[in-house]
Amino acid sequence: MGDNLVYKILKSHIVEGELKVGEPIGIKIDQTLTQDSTGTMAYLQLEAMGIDRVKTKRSVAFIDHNMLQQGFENADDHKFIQTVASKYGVHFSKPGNGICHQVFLERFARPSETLTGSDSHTPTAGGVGMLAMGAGGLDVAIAMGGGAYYISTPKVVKVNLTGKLSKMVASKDIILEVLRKLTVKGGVNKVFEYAGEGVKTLSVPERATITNMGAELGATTSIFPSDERTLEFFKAQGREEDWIEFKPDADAIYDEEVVINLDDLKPLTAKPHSPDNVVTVKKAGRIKVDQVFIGSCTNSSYEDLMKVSKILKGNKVNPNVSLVIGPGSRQVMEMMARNGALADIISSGARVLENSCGPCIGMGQAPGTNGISLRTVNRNFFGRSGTLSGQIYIVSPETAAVSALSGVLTDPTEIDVDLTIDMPKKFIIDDSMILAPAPTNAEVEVIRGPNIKPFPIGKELGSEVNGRVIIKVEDNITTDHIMPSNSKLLPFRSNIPYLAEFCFNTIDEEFPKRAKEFNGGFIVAGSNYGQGSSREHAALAPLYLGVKAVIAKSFARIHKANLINNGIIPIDFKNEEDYEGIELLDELEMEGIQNAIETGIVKIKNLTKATEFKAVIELTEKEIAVIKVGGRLNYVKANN
Ligand code: MIC
Ligand code: SF4
Repeated sequence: MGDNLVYKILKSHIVEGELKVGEPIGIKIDQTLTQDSTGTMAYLQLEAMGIDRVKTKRSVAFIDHNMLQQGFENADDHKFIQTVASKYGVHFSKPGNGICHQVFLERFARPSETLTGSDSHTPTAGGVGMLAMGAGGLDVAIAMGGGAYYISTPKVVKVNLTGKLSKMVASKDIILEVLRKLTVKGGVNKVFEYAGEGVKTLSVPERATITNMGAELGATTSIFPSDERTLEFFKAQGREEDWIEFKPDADAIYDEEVVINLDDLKPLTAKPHSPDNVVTVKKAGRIKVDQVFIGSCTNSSYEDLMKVSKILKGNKVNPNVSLVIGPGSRQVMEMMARNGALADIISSGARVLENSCGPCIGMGQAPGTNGISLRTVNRNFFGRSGTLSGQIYIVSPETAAVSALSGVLTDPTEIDVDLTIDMPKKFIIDDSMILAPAPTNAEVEVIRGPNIKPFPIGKELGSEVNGRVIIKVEDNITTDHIMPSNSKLLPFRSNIPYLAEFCFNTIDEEFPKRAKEFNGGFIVAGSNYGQGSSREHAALAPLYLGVKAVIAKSFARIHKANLINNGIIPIDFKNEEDYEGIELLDELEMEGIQNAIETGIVKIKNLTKATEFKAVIELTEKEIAVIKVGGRLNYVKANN
């Protein structure tokens, strides 16, 4: 039996373990990426590990998130990242050069290689056939130091694309359809491999929209083959030598299969507040719109924005709508400035932002009270826009642009515009905003501003774990709930004591106070706890507040790894009814925890209710050792 793309890459990169679904494996990482909001912490951790220079083929540090410089904090952190990157041998993409995933795809991604990035949308690079995975900053730091990246051997799901998209239906609608079918927890420990005759109808940017938003399935990653369309993209990027053909064997086997018939797809939207809350744009109805944002790492490519410019050309944005456009990279912006498309966008009345994440992570452009905002982003989680009452609908660039003109959510198939784009044979190539590192680390002084505070490190596990339940939350809690991010908080990503004051802020303002009063304790949660972003701050802030364990119905992959890395024990309810039996402030006791983490079964006494139940601790041998010493940094130091 032949191999699929995923197994081809895993077989050539495995350094530990056995390729059997569910078994832990360690894989060698070829390239890494960081961005600034997770990067400061990742490089502090890299420094703490005491290595000299990175050992990857290439590592790149991007600045794209913390771009609103309201005070010294972001500028200082950027200087820290620039200098630390130079010292350790990491390339540095300057602020203004673009969103990490867009620039990485344009300039660095390579078929059949591996990538980890301290951002959950790292799978974007799967659009050219790379096995690209989002991870916590510490895991990326370890990969930079030459260490393996550990995952559970994934199931590989073949997504068979048949037919061809109709006019005005976008690749965004394909991934929204996958999310509608499989939900935000449908992809945990799975890799989605796209195949079938529909693949060749999609360009690399269209494929990258799909792999980007595969993150919302909770998937380990998503991948496309590297074919003639990929070669076109590499040629245009002047990187033909980085291209190889990369296809699955003709008799490749898969664990599961999903079929999506592109002919049948209609424009879709994900309604507030979840990317899987998907209906057709028609069904959602002609809702009055206040704001439209076209951008983010999901839909800010040259191709996307050229289509948008064609829709806007000669028209004016509806008087009641604020249309905001954020190009994905300087390459995109410059090409559109030179060919006149940017002028069409400006003349329509759109507000043009710099090349960065921007409104996607609440860095400006928060909607007004109860504001309805259509966005081409990948997540519409509660509170993420910066306005708690904001109603975010995820849509394609086509739907967004057409609706910005009409002022109401509009199915773009109602409009007849020719969206054929003459893709340039050569893009403008100018890597002058990507700075190469210093040749050796001796000549670089790392500059550290006062915003950088020491980060918490876990303690050795004792013989028992006791405490109160300091919060009880429901299913699908995101890291945006646990550690919110917006223009007020993002500047403090290297200041955990400050950030911890806002932990769970959008759903329970009393949480930090309660955690301090009871000296930490337990978080009790429903299923898919910690979905969304890779930010390890969603583990670091609870650690700082004394959280010892999270008991949940199930965990999202990256967040579970972040908890373990920080010495917080992830515990799964064995019987979901036991979740019902626990209340806020109940006192729990776990005796014999040292033994329990080895056997995988823990007996939890609820002293308040005088009840008792068993729960599961699913850890690999390495993770057990990590928890015992109070986290991965302690483990790495002890084992170096
Ligand atoms: C996001 O989209 O949520 C972010 C902001 O890019 C995060 C990273 C972070 O929290 O810094 C992600 O996706 O991992
Ligand atoms: Fe940036 Fe948004 Fe993409 Fe996250 S999802 S990397 S915030 S553009």
